[in-house]
Amino acid sequence: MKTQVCIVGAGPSGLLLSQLLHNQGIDTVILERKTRAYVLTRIRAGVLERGFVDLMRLAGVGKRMDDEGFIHDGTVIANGQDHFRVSFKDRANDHVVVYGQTELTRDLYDERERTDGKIIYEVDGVVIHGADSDAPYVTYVKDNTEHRIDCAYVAGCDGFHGVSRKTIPATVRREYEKLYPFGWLGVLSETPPVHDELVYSRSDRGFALCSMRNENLSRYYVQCSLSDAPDDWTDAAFWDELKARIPDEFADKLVTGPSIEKSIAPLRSFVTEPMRWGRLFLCGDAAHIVPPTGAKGLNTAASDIHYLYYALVAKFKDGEDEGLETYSEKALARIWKAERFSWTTTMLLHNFPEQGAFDLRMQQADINFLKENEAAQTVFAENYVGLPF
Ligand code: RFL
Ligand code: PHB
Repeated sequence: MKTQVCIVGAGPSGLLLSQLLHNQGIDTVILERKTRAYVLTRIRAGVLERGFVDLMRLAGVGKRMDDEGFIHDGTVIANGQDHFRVSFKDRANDHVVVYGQTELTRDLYDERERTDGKIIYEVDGVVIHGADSDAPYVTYVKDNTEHRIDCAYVAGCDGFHGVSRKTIPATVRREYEKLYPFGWLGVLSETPPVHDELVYSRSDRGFALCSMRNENLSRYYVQCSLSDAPDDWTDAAFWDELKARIPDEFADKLVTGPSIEKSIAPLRSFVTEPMRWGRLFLCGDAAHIVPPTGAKGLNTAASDIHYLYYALVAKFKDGEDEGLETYSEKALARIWKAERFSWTTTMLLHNFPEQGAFDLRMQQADINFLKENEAAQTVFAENYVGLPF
């Protein structure tokens, strides 16, 4: 088989790139290890920056997001019983859109299907060959048969555990990683959200986040030990812990109910450099991971797709190489800023086992500064709504 761009991974990054290129008449094939149904069971991000929203619209898949997504003009930050609001509208003249990753992935799958996109599911043993040559190709196994796709470029959109990143030789690849000594236990429940905006809460018992998907679907998280398993937490234990970590004003009106999904995600910061090797381009989680505190995971994928999409269009339509040549540099410049924001918000709001009395005072001073200082709120708001591409 032949295509112009072979995309490894049918998560949001791969699907979005494929749809955008299709709309420009550029042919792609996506290889996905799992089934569509499996990808759609993964409950992940919920907050979209303008850059992501704009790309969804450009791809022609923004309708349901525009109809059903919720515009958030600010967020609440709580510290013990105290809490304050940071207005994105006043401080950054912008907003974010609350629309689940599951929903936008479904929209992308539907549109790819409607427009005859080629997605090959349940592939094994993907290998990227000759990425540093003029004639790359990708092999994979499906139904016990090996297949080959010849292409001009490969987009590695296969997430943190994929094969694309590891295709770049260790002598070329530099990796930067920070592991945090805790995870987030997340619960999805068919209950009305406790508040109409997100509540990020620091407490002596650890961090908690109140988020949502819609009027009757809430997403809550509590910081937990890395040794915990989701089944260690009964629903009752989860709700008790959440209530103990948010101000009484919110805890008193929290509506609880059975969890319909419960999972634990470890927190990690990770960046690989470079994001391009010859004709292979890494996008999204394949190249970088952030702790979820700043809601940046999915949004950093969007900036990669933005740079790669325009670079590929310039190459295929006008023969211009500049966008492809500078892809890694441009993508990484923005990634490191999102890494910084995710890292600082994680440090600001979590309990760290090694934290001494001085560190605790610094954390308190940092939160109070954010509460009282307009410039600090502007910095927070500009980063939260997303820095320009
Ligand atoms: P994805 O979504 O991981 O998709 C990669 C796809 O590649 C497939 N794949 C392969 N296919 C073929 N061959 C192989 N060898 C393959 N290896 C993997 C996988 O099956 C999958 O379908 O990466 P993508 O598209 O870059 O999207 C990135 C986002 O999914 C990610 O940044 C966010 O979801 C991160 N994230 C969160 N971000 C937020 O902004 N807010 C959150 O609350 C949030 N929660 C989360 C998260 C990530 C999590 N992970 C990765 C475990 C919670 C979790 C649990
Ligand atoms: C979510 O709704 O899943 C969510 C929202 C904001 C975050 C992290 C996760 O910072």
